[in-house]
Amino acid sequence: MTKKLLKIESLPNYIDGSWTEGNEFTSVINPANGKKIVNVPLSNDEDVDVTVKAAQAAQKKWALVPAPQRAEILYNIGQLMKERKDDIARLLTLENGKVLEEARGEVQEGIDMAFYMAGEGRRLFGQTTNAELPDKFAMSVRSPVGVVGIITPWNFPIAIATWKTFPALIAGNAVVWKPATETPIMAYELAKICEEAGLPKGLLNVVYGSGSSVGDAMVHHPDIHVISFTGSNETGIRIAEACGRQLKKYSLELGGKNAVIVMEDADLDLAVEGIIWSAYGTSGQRCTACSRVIVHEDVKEKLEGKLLEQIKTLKVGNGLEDGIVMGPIINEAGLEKIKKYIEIGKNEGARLLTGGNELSITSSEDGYYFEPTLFTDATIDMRIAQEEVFGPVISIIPVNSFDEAIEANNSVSYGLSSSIFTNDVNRVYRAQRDLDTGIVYVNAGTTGAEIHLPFGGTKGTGNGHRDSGIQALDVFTEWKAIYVDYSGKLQRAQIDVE
Ligand code: UN1
Repeated sequence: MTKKLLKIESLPNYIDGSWTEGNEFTSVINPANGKKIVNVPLSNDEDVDVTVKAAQAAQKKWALVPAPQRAEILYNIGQLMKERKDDIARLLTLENGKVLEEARGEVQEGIDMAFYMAGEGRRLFGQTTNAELPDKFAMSVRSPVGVVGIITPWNFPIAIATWKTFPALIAGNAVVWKPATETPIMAYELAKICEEAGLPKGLLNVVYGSGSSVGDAMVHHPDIHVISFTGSNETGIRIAEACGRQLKKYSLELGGKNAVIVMEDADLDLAVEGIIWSAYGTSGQRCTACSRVIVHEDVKEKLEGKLLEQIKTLKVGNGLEDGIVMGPIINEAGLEKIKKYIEIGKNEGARLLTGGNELSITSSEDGYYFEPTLFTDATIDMRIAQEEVFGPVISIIPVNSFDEAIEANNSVSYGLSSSIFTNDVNRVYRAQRDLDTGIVYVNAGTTGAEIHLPFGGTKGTGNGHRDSGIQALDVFTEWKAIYVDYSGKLQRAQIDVE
């Protein structure tokens, strides 16, 4: 059934409204069974250059289209995504591995973003204010930046793309998009929808290829005015350095080392559900995944017992099959990284309670699977408690007080998401104030961000920008201050005020 959903052998780039065949290709692999799904082009800097020129021309016209009219196209896009939600979700599971239910949730995130940003077409508010001189008017408006470059990861290949593309488009920009080569089908599906929805050519362009060729060419292109990137810290820092030298605006959404805090008064069953869902959903390959559990000593053993009981029941396998709750790891390199961290954890003295091994699934022999894994007795200085594993691995860190829990949470170099389970209202308010992350949950796991709130984090998680929410518009617009003097004479600011 899924095979029929994708009827081509090789994905084309989508440049200036044309489906452009590639010259060189790499294979896209289904992580659930190791089988090839389709070819994806490996484009080069010339492809990027051609695309940017087309995008520039298209953007000039688009910027003059009233935003409520731009919005009509976004509404169409949202509607088409809604109609095709199931098909898109199946293709997402095929290329990414996450279970179908989660894939549907991810597509929904994109639909929500389309309608939310379409609504912005009738807002995009600026500010009017008072001028300091008589017969003078002052206001500030958002204006588009021009051509924006977006570089998206494989773990949320459609949701994250919409967080960046839709605010960019509604604000009057053109987009050059390089999706991850592991998950290019979502870009193909979204580009088809944009074309059908009536988006003028050249406004959304998809250029497939590696980070070192296409990504690099985008980052260095003088006519791409913003780079919005979600991915690894290593690449993010390289992008920041290159953009910094060009005084180019950049927005980075990088790693996380997110914790669930479980206090002694918590509803432990609820905490267990929250931990399992946010640690093992998408096989732990979320920036927001719970990879640390900071637990009060008084309930540590009880919590461990309950977690172990639940973990035993988790069915791992091909995400398209019924009853599977955890799918595969994206690829061999992802598996190797997880295995490396299991060894690091053991050598550091963390105690492995369950898991820790690659899994073979009889129905999907050549897939990349890993057991849901639980370490305990980790300490905050261990690498397993500090570094991002990007897999289904939890480390339990025991503490003796609320203050110690907050300190443990904040001890990492990242600051994306955190969570606390407690029924003490004073602790709730203290925690939301003192947890040093961009997202805080109370009595819920570390995942589940909604698109109309800002998504992003503090410290090593990024450079202070936010994806999604109204705040995403700040990445894709410049503020312009406008003064209209209708006095008919020269009025000097700061001087003629007395
Ligand atoms: C990511 O992991 O990069 O809150 C995105 C969540 C999802 C988005 C995750 N809504 O986990």
